[in-house]
Amino acid sequence: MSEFIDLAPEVAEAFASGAPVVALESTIISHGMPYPQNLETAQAVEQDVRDNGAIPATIAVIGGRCKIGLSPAELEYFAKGSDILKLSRRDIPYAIAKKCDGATTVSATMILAEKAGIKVFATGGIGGVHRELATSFDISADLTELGKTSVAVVCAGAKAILDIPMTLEHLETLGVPVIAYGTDEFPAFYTVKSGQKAPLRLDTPGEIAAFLASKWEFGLEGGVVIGNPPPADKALALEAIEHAIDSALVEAKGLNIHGRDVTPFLLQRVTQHTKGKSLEANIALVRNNARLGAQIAVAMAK
Ligand code: PSU
Ligand code: MN
Repeated sequence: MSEFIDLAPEVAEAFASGAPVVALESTIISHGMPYPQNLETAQAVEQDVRDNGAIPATIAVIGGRCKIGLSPAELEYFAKGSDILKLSRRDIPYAIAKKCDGATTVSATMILAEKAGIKVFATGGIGGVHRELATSFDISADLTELGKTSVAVVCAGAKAILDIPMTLEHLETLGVPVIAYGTDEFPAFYTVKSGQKAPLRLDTPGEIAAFLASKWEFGLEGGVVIGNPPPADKALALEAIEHAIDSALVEAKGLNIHGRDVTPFLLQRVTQHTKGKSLEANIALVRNNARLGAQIAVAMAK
C-alpha cells in the first residue's frame, strides 16, 4: 500500500481474505448533514453494508494520513468536528503536507478508494454541472474524476440543485457510463424522476457486476455512475422540493456563496425550507445506496 495510506484493521483483513469492500465518503458526514443525524446516518450506512455481506470503508484524511476505514470514535469526530476541510482532488496534497483533517468528496473518495483497490463506492448524490453554468462556470470535480478513476459510484443521481441535463451531457463527453438501476429514468436525488431518461438501464446487482467487469477488463478506465432511485416512501414530489431549491439558489446568489461552499449551503437551506423532509429523504437514499453497493461488491467478488 502507498506510504500515504492507512488501512483500518477490518479493511486489511477483508483485502487479505478477498471479502467484498464498499467505500463510503466523509464529506456527506462533515458538510452534507447536521449533527446528530450525520452520525446516526454514517453508523447506519456502515451497518447496511455489513448486513448485505460486505465490509464498509469510510474514507477521510486525519493528520495528513489517508484513512481507508474509520473507527467509531473517528466517525464521531467527523460528525462533530467544525474545522474539517472539504477535500476534492485538488486539496489532497495540501491536507497531506499540512497534516490536516479533511472529509473527502466523491472525487477524493474515488481517488483513495482506487489507490486502496476498492471498486465500489456508495454515496448520496454526485456533484455535477451547476445551474447558470455560463456565469458560474461551476462544474463539480466529481465529473472529471468519474472520467478517469475506475470506481463505480452508487448514488441517487444528481440533485435538482444542479442542471441535470447538462450533467448528463458532460458525463457523456467524459465517457462515463450512466446506469439507472431498475428504472428507465435517471433519478434526481430527492425525487424518483428527473425528467431525463438514463442512457443505460440494468436490473440486478449481477448485471451491474458483469458490466463493470467488461469495462475494466477491456481496459476502459474511468468511473461508472449507478443511479439508484430513492425509496418511494421517503422520496419527495418535485413540487415539494422545487420551491425550496429555487429559494436556496436565490439566497446563495444574494450572499455571494461560491466555490466549495455552494453545495453544503444549498443542502442546508433545502433542509430548512422543507422542514427536514429533504434530510429524511437524504438519509433513506444513502442507506438504500449502501445496500445496493454492497450487493454489487458481493456479486463482483463471486
Ligand atoms: N450529495 C449529498 N451530500 C453531499 C454531497 C453530495 O447528498 O454532501 C457532497 C459530495 O461529497 C460531493 C460534493 O462530492 O458534495 C460535491 O461538492 P461540489 O459541488 O462542491 O463539487
Ligand atoms: Mn463547485
